[in-house]
Amino acid sequence: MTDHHKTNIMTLTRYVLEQQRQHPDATGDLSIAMNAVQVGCKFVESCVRKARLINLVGLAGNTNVQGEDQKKLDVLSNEMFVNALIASGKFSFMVSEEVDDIVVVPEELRGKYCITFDPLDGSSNIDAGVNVGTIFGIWRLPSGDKATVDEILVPGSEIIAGGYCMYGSSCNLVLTFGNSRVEGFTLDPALGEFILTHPNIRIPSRGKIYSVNEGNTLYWDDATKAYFDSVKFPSAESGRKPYSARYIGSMVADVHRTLLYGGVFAYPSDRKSRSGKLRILYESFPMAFITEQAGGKATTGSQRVLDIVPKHIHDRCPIFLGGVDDIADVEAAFASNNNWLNDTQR
Ligand code: AFP
Repeated sequence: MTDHHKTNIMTLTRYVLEQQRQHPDATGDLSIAMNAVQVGCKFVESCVRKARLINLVGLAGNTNVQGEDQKKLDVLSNEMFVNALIASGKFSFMVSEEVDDIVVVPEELRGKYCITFDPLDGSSNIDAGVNVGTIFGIWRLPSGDKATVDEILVPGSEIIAGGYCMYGSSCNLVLTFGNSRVEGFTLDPALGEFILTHPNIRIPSRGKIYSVNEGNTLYWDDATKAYFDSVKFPSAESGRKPYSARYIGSMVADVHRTLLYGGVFAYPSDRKSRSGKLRILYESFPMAFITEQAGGKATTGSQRVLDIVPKHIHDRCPIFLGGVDDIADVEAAFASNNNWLNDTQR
């Protein structure tokens, strides 16, 4: 029957419950966990919208673990997420960009999952009204609510759910449970519900856009230079036109565009930051997982991002993510040119 009035809408909550029903042995724990994430995202969205009005923008007066100035919104967003996630009773550990150490959940509220998240990524852009976002990844702890902290530092391939929420001209939550499907939801502010608007996002195998901070070109290695030269000055044999440049400097926004339009998003290693800038556990892993589930690839240049095993919770890695053909070109450039990754391995 045609749904003329769109009365049969797929909300995020309904979607999560339908996923749960497809796994008869599911306990519903992940659905409850996802509900806490959803509440956190709605809270941050509401704060970002009101930031100017209620004068939330500004420094909170302290710095985070990376020595960056923390904005009030970072602090608020982090507290909101931590409280909602603890209250869900489904997590034993959390790793947040804003907290130096692993957040250990009180014993009586422990659950079988670990969550890693950046509550407000791109926050240095907030004063300019640029898109910001939350990024999260969820892991099942092998020992459940009896797990110890050493169960956190595992390869990215063990992630079971990943997503981000982008606070921009609309509020978009993109999510995957790793079943080769990535779904995009848009918040209906009147209903206060995320509605499925972008089902089954597939990243084009080749795009026409490259996204990287070119201000770092001076510090790049030969492989990175060779790759970006190849998209700006394509060979006659390739028959391709030069790619367009787009760089917002807010990972969620740059990755969201890359998923929808294709191309390459990168934060490579360079001479001043040999491991790149982006954090493995709560930036690179969730975004690499989403990209792979959408049919794309994510590499450091010479290694699949999801094969990395981080040594510390705030470790960084270089990343190039995009469509399979685009990333094959990145890998070819790294295979035939000098690069910092090889240097550090020698
Ligand atoms: P902020 O949260 O400090 O704004 O950093 C954002 C970010 O971690 C990521 O979202 C961007 O992709 C990247 O940094 C931009 O870094 P550059 O400013 O060095 O290009």
